Amino acid sequence: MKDLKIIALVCCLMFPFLLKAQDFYSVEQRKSWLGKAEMNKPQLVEQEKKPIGLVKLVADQNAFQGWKAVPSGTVESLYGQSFKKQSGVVVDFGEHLTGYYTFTIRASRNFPDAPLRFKLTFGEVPAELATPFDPYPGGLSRAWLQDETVTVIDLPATVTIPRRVAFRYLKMELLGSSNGFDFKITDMKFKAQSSVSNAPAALAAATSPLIAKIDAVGLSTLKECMQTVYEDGPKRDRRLWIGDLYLESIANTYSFKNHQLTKRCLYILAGLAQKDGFLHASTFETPDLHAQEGQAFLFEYSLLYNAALKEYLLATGDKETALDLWPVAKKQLENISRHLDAKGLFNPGGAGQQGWWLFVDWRDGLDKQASLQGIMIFAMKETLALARQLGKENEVAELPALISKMTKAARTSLYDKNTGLFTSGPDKQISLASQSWMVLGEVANKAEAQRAMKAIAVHKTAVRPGTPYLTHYYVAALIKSGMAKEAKDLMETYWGGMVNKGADTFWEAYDPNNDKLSPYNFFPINSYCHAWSCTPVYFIRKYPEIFQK
Ligand code: RAM
Repeated sequence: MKDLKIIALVCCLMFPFLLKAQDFYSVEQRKSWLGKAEMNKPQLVEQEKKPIGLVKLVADQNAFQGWKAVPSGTVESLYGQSFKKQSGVVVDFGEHLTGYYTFTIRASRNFPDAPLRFKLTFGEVPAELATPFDPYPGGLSRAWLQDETVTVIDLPATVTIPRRVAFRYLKMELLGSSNGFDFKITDMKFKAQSSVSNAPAALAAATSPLIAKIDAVGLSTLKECMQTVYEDGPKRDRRLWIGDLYLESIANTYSFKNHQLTKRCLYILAGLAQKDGFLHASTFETPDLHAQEGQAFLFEYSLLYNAALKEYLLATGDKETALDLWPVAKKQLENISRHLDAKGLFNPGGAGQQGWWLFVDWRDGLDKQASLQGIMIFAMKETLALARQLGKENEVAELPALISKMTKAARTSLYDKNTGLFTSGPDKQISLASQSWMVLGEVANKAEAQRAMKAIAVHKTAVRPGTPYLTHYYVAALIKSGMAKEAKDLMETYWGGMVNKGADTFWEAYDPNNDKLSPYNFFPINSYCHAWSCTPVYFIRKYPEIFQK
């Protein structure tokens, strides 16, 4: 009995230490980081918006996803008549907005003798409102789709939909009413919100109209995603992802310059890191800050955190924050050698066995070995640059040797001297992803990079990007290869393609040859205002000599 008591006492005394030993970062450390995240939480700027008119959805083979919105009347005409005859009307707010919708309903004949029921569907693009949602075939929650049912008991009533929505078009349908009375709808308004309050610098006068339009759509996309964190998409998934944060923050550096938001996001991710010190790929803010536990470890996103931190330091000179977060960046590197063979080549199978998620792009069948090899080298170089700025080079002294070993391995095993292209995986797959990341990791020298980028552009069977996310790295690789004209052409055809198809904000997934491409098996569930697609803003403003003349 006495022995048991002693064991229990020792356990109690040891418990806090055991807990501490399990967590790579101390409780105080996490608290301090999350405290700084909260201190840097931006005030949302609210604006009241009104609809600009009514539209009709018209099937048109040449329109994006087969549907276009054609002006069909004024908002006053909607307000002026009984709503009973107008069920299914589509209201156009004229721009992509994120926030809260309010409308008023008044009786126009007799007193109400029964409730009214409406279905409101908010859509970012026209086809979203013209495509039946059910039976729902999608891979993500059906509830992301923005159709809301509202029952109104007493009139007059002013109703605000509690759910935050992201949209341009709103379809209003009447699901239930009584013959005993009539009613009209009036005063539709929207409380739009974003943490952006300032306008970025104007582009050079010589900028072409198409590039200026791409820039404007990119700015809208970024503004809509900049809420109290950098969200990936205000419609879906409405959370902070590292990969999206990296691209949004560099676009922000060259436009809105709201560095405080970047700082907040870097701190949130650090404060919510896994116990083993590696980063969760995504986090939520409500009901309180927490990570998306249980999601597979997204290896390359953990590495891209380092690039985001380096860019933050470059943009702000805020060494205090960068030093505070340096241990996080240093820790992320530890995964790099886990699945390398003796030569220094990445074995994706090994990572898969451990349950890691290798992303690179939403494109079925993409082999990710070469891309990951490139991303790892890129991330090590970014971290080394960060270390130099912080006087911490001695803490990552092993990096230069590892970089050369992995570069050599990639050159020996992944480079085909005959074709000038990089291959990936056992089947030697050729993809744009592999070329881009081999160039960005500087595995290819400039001449080889140009050769690879030229060859891939005309390659018939190469696996091509399915998202603006990967296309961003493709543009970056072209610029790095000294192929400015090709970079500009690509921006004009890819993002310009979305603009020409009517984009108000840039889409999460886009394949010029397949408008209905969806990573989730149902295109209406795609996000049509997606953070990672905003990066023309970054390119156009960082390289005025390429894009602004
Ligand atoms: C998508 C998200 C996000 C991205 C991840 C990997 O589902 O919308 O943008 O970072 O995938």
